[in-house]
Amino acid sequence: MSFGATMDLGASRRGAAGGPLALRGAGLLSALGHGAMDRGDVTPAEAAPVAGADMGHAAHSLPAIAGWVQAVRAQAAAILAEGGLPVLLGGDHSLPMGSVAAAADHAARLRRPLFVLWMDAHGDFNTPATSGTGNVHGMSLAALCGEAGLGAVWGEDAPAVVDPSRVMVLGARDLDDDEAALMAARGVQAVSVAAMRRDGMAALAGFLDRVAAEDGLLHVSFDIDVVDPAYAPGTGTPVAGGLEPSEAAEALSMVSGGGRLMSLDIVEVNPALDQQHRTARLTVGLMRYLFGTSMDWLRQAA
Ligand code: DIR
Ligand code: MN
Ligand code: MN
Ligand code: MN
Repeated sequence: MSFGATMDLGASRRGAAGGPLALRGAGLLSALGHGAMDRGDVTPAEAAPVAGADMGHAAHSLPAIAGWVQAVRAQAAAILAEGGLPVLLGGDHSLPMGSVAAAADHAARLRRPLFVLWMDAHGDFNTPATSGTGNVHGMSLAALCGEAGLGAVWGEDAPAVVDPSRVMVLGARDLDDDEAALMAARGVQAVSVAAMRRDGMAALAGFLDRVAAEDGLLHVSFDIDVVDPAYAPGTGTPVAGGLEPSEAAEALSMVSGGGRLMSLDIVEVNPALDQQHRTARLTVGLMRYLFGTSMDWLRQAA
C-alpha cells in the first residue's frame, strides 16, 4: 500500500519532492504486485513552533519537517493497523523518521523486535552537533537510534525508536568522520560497497539470519543513492562507487526471500536531476526484486 510525501526540506537540493509522481509514473504499482493500491500523498501537520533560537540553523527546517514526519507516521500506522505493508514514496530521507516510528510501534505491539536495513551511500547518522551541512536527511537514522538534537520530532526525552544494534547500513561509502565514529560507538553495522564485493552478500545474509533467529520484523529504507550514479543520476547527493543494479537486485531478492518485510521507504529519487526518467524507472524495476514481480526485469530492460 503506497503513499507519497512530497517533501525535500531535509536536503540541500530541491526536487526530491517530485519523487512520488515520478515513481508512480514509472509503474510503481505494478511492481508492488497484484492488489497493491496507492493512497495518494499525505498532508503535513502544521509546523510546530520550536524552542531554541538556533535550532533552525543546526537542523534546517526542522519544525516543518517534523510536521511531515508526523503525517507519514500516521499514514504508515493506519496501513499497518489494517494489515497492509506501507510503502513510503519520498521525498527525502528525513521522512522515514515517521515510517520507521510507525513500524516500531507496530512491532512492539506484536512483541517482536524491529530490524532496519538502511540501503544508502550515506550513514544518515549525523546529529545537529556533528553535521557539517545542517541537513536533516543526514541525521534521520541517528535520531531514530536515540541520538539527541531532533527533539522537535518526538519530544526531547523520547526513548530510542530503534535499537542501533539491529540496524545495518548497506552500501555505505560516504560517512563523515564523526558520523562513522558515532555509528561504531552505537553498534550500527555499516557495510561498504567494497566489503560487499569482497565478501559477497555474507554480511546481509548474516543480518537476515539474525532477523529470522529473533523472529523479527524488517523495515527497509531504500535511498536510491545506494546505486551507482552511472545508473541512477537523479538524486541529490550522488556518490561514485555505488552498487551495480544487479547487486542491488540481489540484495533485495535476498530480503524478499526471507519473508519478513514489514514496511518500506523509497526515497531521494529526484526527477529534476534525472535523465529521461531512468532513475525512477530503475528504482521501480529494482523494487520488482523485493516484491517478487521482477520476471528478470534487469535483463529485459538491458
Ligand atoms: C552528509 C551527506 N553526510 C550530511 N548526507 C546525506 O549532510 O550529513 N545523506 N546526503 O543522505
Ligand atoms: Mn539517506
Ligand atoms: Mn544517501
Ligand atoms: Mn547550514
